[in-house]
Amino acid sequence: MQYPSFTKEHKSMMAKYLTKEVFDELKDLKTKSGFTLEQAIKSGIDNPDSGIGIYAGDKESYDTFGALFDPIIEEYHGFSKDDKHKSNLNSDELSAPNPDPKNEYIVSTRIRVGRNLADFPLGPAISKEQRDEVENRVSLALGSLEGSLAGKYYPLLGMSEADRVSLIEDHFLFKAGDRFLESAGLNRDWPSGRGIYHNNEKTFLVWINEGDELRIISMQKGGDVKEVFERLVLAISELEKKIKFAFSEHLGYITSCPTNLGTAMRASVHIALPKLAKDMERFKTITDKHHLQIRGVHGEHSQSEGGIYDISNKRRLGITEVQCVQDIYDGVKELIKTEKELKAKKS
Ligand code: ADP
Ligand code: DAR
Repeated sequence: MQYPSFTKEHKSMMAKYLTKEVFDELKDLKTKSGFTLEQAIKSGIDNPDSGIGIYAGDKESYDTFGALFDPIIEEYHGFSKDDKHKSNLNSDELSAPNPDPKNEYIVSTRIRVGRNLADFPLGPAISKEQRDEVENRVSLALGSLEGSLAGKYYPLLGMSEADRVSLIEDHFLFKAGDRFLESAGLNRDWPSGRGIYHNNEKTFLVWINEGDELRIISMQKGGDVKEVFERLVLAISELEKKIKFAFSEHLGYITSCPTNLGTAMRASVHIALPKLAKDMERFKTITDKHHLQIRGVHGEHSQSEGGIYDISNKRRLGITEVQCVQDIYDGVKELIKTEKELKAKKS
């Protein structure tokens, strides 16, 4: 492999930290799964507009290619290579009375975590046979869930296009992998091994083999963040009785994209903020203050529609799950307060 010929368009953290020295140190290394530097950085090379530009093929990638992953993790999460991640899923420690009890602003709330199986490579390096085995093991574990979590698994293979489109439009199912995931090798053998589990109310869902081997999701209409978090905590604890997840003292839960390490949690609200939407500078000042990210209504790389935004925590590593949810809660409270002030000024 030759040192990549980066253009001025390549602005990802990978392009920033892959100096010739780091490249020469890493270019001939392989993990036990046979995963190479070339595979890790392919997405960021093929897609100059990547923000991060690198994926891990297995837990070992974060050590083997640490000279490149460590500075990226430090810049994105503010987390140094000697730090230790802490987990806290105790919802009693979350102070979050519904910030929008009349449902004037928050359309819906969703909290998800990524997980990968401890004894398998991650999506970019997994084989078809291994991915199908992940689907078998996870769908079996899901099939034994009871009570409010009971539901059904729907493999993508054989799902009608109408059902697939409808589930995506309802924000329940993942879109077919984008060009970033394609270059990372995450779309290989699509749609084999992929699918969605959901309970009857569609308030608890699990994606199998999208960006990570599991995305465990709790979601519902309205802004009752605490109720959504409590359902997710129950689901994680039930699944952890049946499946061993990839975890490290240093990086927390291991994920294919370094932005999802640690809690691997994204807590988001879909929220209507028409007044703030006209003052994006003020909007971003509030989201930056609370370490929040703004996405469109169809998730990453999508646009806002009808003044509705997907607002979520940016930090995932080096803070606990309770702190992730507190970040989004405190930020949403200030966004709603400001929206009300702007509305009062205009009337
Ligand atoms: P991820 O959350 O797994 O990082 P995306 O940002 O692509 O992935 O979002 C996945 C899907 O979840 C998208 O269809 C998006 O519209 C939906 N979604 C995210 N947050 C919410 C929310 N608060 N309410 C409803 N749907 C949501
Ligand atoms: N699009 C890739 C991934 C960034 C983080 N988002 C994830 N993991 N879905 C990029 O490098 O911008």
